[in-house]
Amino acid sequence: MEGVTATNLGTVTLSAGQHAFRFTVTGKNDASNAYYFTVDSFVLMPAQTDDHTTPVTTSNAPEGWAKEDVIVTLSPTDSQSGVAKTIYSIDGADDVEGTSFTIKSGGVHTISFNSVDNAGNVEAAHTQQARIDKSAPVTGATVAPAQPDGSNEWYVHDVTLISDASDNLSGVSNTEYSLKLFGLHKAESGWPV
Ligand SMILES: [Ca+2]
Repeated sequence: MEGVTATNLGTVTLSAGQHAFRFTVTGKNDASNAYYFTVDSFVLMPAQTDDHTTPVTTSNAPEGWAKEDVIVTLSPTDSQSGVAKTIYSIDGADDVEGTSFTIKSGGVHTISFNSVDNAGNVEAAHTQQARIDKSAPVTGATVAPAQPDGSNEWYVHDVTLISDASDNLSGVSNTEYSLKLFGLHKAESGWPV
């Protein structure tokens, strides 16, 4: 500035944080009675480093079939600027911001999710499936031959028990059965009837 005499204060090394510092400029010109400019303090910020790393988001959704509601928690982390938001979508529906949700309906659901950090880096979307089957399988059984092959409603040859268990979602894992005998049975030559 014209007419200002600068004084070199030299080099001062400061740590990050708030420091007190004062310099004052005073004087006047023809159009004003007086003017002054004062700085009382300033904050020294650490140098910013660029964040080029995308966040990482994980999910606790179970890998296999669940027989009840699935409560999903998403856990985002970011190494530098921090997580700004996490977004998820269920079965292609509109994106929702948040980190926890519940899936209740039976079937195979597709979850997609990702996060954005405070520097604007967008994580590539993850896709995961949540499988829910709340209905029990249905089990029936038939015998072969269907009708007794002897007289008076007695079987005289081996009888085969045929199970026809079915399940409309997760499928049948295994079928158990027990056999009870009441009174005489015709197959005297061996077990089972
Ligand atoms: Ca980052």
